[in-house]
Amino acid sequence: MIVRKLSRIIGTDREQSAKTWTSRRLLLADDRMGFSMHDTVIHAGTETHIWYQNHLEAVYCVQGKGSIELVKTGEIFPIEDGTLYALDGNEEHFLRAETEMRMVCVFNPPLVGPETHDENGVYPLMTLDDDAS
Ligand code: 9YT
Repeated sequence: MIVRKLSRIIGTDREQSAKTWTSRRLLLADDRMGFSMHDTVIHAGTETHIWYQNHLEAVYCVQGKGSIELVKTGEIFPIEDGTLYALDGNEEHFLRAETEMRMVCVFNPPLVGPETHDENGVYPLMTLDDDAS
């Protein structure tokens, strides 16, 4: 069994930051659960372009307020505490945070750890063998 505390992840290499978010990676590929799980903070007043072409992601908002806009259709969905969205079609989108948002994010396949968005908002598909750290 795995028991892990957020306080023990902050400041370690399981914490990855970009301009608009900070992701604390609670479960990663080497935990062998078949998914990764992150506690992610999206900074207030930001917009993030995201397009996970290599991963499915489910996101459960537990704090804050914002919205998601699908690039293909222009649809906008409000997101707040208690809202889940699941990108079951690898949808390209913009995530906008009105206030600071806290999200529980689950990725399949699991992230290995060091992934951060490329210029198109994509995470590369990595395996444990790719992680030199
Ligand atoms: C909600 C979202 O996708 N935010 C970007 C960060 C990412 N989910 C992560 O690695 O935690």
